[in-house]
Amino acid sequence: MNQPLSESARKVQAALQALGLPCQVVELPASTRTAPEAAQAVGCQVGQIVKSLVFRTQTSRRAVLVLVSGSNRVNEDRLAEVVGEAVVKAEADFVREQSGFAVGGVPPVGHHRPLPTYIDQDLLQYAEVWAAAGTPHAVFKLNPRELPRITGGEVIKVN
Ligand code: 5CA
Repeated sequence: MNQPLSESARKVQAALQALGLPCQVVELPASTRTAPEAAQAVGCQVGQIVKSLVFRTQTSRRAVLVLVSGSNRVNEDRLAEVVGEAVVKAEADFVREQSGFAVGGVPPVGHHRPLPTYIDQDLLQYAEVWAAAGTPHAVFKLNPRELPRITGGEVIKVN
């Protein structure tokens, strides 16, 4: 566990540092690719895992990032109302192109271009949550109250 971080995880660690968040990215031997796997790997509730889901607006093809509690599903009609346009779940190559990270490791910060972000209000009930840090084995723990500040995101009801 004291191995140097992979390049993608280092990018996220650097972004957190630049945002003034003293969080330590950890790379685990176990998979953290999905919310249940991540919860198992770190020993928390699935709801405490931050899923960083990329959506694409249907006509203008813009990326929208939604940070979702691991136990919730996004209601796309509700999201469309907030965004002002129909949205679809992004394809894997669009996710990588827009965020700079592959599905399964998309972090809430550190993307190679800024992504408009929405935050699931249910994440705020927890004292701490875990988010992906660039790879399907890398995560970091934070107070969910930091999420609006570090992402510039708006807290919404997603489901
Ligand atoms: N590392 C974990 C949590 S810390 C993680 O990244 N979870 S996640 O939920 O944010 O990312 C997995 C999500 O990627 C899935 O919920 C799904 O929405 C999306 N996904 C999985 N496969 C694909 C695919 N082929 N194309 C686009 N999105 C996908």
